[in-house]
Amino acid sequence: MKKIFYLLLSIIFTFNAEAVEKNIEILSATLSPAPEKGSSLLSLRIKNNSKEADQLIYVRSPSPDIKGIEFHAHLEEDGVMRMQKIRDINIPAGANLFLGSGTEHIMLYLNNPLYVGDKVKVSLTFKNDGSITLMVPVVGNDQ
Ligand SMILES: [Cu+2]
Repeated sequence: MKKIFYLLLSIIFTFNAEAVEKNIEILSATLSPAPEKGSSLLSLRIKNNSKEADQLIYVRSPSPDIKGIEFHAHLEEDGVMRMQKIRDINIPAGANLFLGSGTEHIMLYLNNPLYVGDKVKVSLTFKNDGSITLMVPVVGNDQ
C-alpha cells in the first residue's frame, strides 16, 4: 500500500513538473575564450514570453574550472567605462534581451584557461521561472 502511495505521489509530481510552462527561452549562450586563466564573458540572448518581468538571480557551474561567477553592469564615470558588481539582472516582460559586452553581463572567474571548442555546464536560475541548465560553448570573437 505504501509503495502504491509513493508511486502515485511521484506521478503527481511528474505531471505537475510538466504542466508548469516555461516562460524564459535562452536563444543563444556563448563564452569568450580565455587562453590565460582569468575571466570569461558569458553572453546570453534571453526571451521572456511572460507578461511579467523576471529576474536572473543565480548563475552557477559545477565545473572545477570555474572559481566564481558575478553579474556586472557597465557604468560611465568621468568618461571612463567601469564594471560594477550587481545582485541580479532584470528581464522585462516580453523582452528579447542581449546580455554581453557593453551591457549588463555575466562574468566567470577561472581556475584554468578556456579554449575555443570547450564547453562549460552552466545553470541559470530565474526568480519566477526556475532553473535552466545549458552546455555553453566557448567561441572565438569572430564567430
Ligand atoms: Cu564584467
